[in-house]
Amino acid sequence: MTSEQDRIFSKPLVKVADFRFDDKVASVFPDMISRSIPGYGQILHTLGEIAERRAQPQTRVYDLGCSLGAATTSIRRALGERDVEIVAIDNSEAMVKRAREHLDAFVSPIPVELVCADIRDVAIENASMVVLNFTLQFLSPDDRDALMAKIYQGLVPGGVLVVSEKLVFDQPNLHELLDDLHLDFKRANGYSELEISQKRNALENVMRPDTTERHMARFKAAGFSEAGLWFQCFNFASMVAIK
Ligand code: GEK
Repeated sequence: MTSEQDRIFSKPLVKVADFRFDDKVASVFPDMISRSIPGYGQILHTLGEIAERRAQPQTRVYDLGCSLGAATTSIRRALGERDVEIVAIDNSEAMVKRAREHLDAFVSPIPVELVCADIRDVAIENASMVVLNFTLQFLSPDDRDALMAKIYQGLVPGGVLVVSEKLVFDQPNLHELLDDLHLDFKRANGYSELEISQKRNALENVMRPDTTERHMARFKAAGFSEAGLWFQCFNFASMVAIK
C-alpha cells in the first residue's frame, strides 16, 4: 500500500480533461489530498473524536465518498470495540479496490461494509454518524438537497452529520484572499504553477463548492435543528449538523 507522489498535472497537457477518480488518481491519492487540503490530517483525527462522542451502540456510521477509507480508519481506531458497523461507499472502482487493501490491513473488531455505489442510490438507515468528507462538492447542486434529506431521515435522534468542503465566498475580496492563501499552501507543498492551474481546469466542471451560508440553509431545510462550523482553514471547512 505504498502511495506514490502526485505528479499527474506536472507535464503540460494539450487538453486538460475533466478530473476523474480513476486508477492514476487512486494510486497517488493520500499524497494528493494531504498536499492539497489544509487541515486534512486534523479533520481526519477529529472525525474519530466526534465518533467517540456520538457513535451510538448498535447503530451504523456511514462514510460517504470514502476514497481509500481514511475517515473510516480514523473512526475505527477511535471507537475501539464499540458495537457499531461502518458502511463505506464510493462509486470509483479504483478507489474501492485500494480501500479494501487499506481496510484489511487495519485490525479492528468493527466490521466495515465497503460498497462500490453511487451515494445517491444507497439507503441510509439507523445511522448515528454520517461523514461526507470532501464529497458533497462533487455532486450536482440539484442532488445535494435530496441527499441531505435522505441523511436526516436515516439518522437516529442525537445523530451527527459531518460535512467537510472547499468553500466559496460571496464577498469578492475575502474570496480572493482565502483562495490565494490556499494557492500558497499548495506551492509550499511543492506543486508548480503548471500543476496548480491544470488541476484547477480539470476540476472546474466537476467540483462546485458552495458558500457557508448555502450549507447552513441546506442543513436547516433538511430538518437539522443545530449546525455550525467546527473547523476552517482558508477556503476549506468542516461543519457538523446534529439531529
Ligand atoms: C477522505 N472522504 O479521504 N457516489 C459515491 N462516491 C462519490 C460520488 C458519488 N456520487 N461522487 C464522488 N464520489 C475521502 C476523500 S474525495 C475528495 C473524498 C477529493 C467520491 C469520489 O470517487 C472520491 O473518491 C470522493 O468522492 C471524493 O476522507 O478528492 O477532493
